[in-house]
Amino acid sequence: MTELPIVYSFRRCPYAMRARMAMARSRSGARLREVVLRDKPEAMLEVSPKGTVPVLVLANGEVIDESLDIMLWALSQYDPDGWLADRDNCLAWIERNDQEFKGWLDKYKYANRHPEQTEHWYREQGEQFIQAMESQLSNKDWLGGSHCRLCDVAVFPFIRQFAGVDPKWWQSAPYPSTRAWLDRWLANPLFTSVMKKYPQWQPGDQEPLFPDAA
Ligand SMILES: N[C@@H](CCC(=O)N[C@@H](CS)C(=O)NCC(=O)O)C(=O)O
Repeated sequence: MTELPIVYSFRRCPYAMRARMAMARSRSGARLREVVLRDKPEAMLEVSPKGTVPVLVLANGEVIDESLDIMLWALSQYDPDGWLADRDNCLAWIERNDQEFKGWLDKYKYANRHPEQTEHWYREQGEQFIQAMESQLSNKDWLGGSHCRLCDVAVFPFIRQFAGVDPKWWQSAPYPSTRAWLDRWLANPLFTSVMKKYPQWQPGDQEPLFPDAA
């Protein structure tokens, strides 16, 4: 039997979510080790001392410890929906999400830890990205254009968090197309499948197969 890769993941981490989405869609079978961030397994830190999830350890020992690289690796094995098309446009969205929006999202989520500005102010900074998304999504179904692409998958877990900070505000915010796009993702069976709960992995535990039907 071929040895499967190991993926260290944390259910609620948006980076881990996007990696799991790509792995699930590409049916890249792996053994999943659910991590608790305050109690990271030694085995994970040995292969990736920077200590972030997700981390994928391939059967040949190669370690991929950036979520975007895991997505690209998984989809390069099998990409049934063409998520890898239009890559440059997609990478620009992802870069803006990761480098700019994510910082404002964190400050908006934890505004009490950043008292230099108000929660409202941090939200407004994040909204600049949402406004760019809204203008794209009011013309096209996806950030990737007429088809769902890598950027749609990679960005959506972060928009989900942004919407979740103040759901009442989000429901009446002037971003109907982005709201509809997010709602489509939330109802997508692929997303619900990658949100399955797993117990924290402990050394010696037999890891569950991921995705389930791999
Ligand atoms: N650039 C990394 C970022 C991953 C990341 O920051 N993950 C967070 C959880 S969402 C983490 O592991 N943080 C380490 C910690 O909180 O100790 C990637 O894309 O994989």
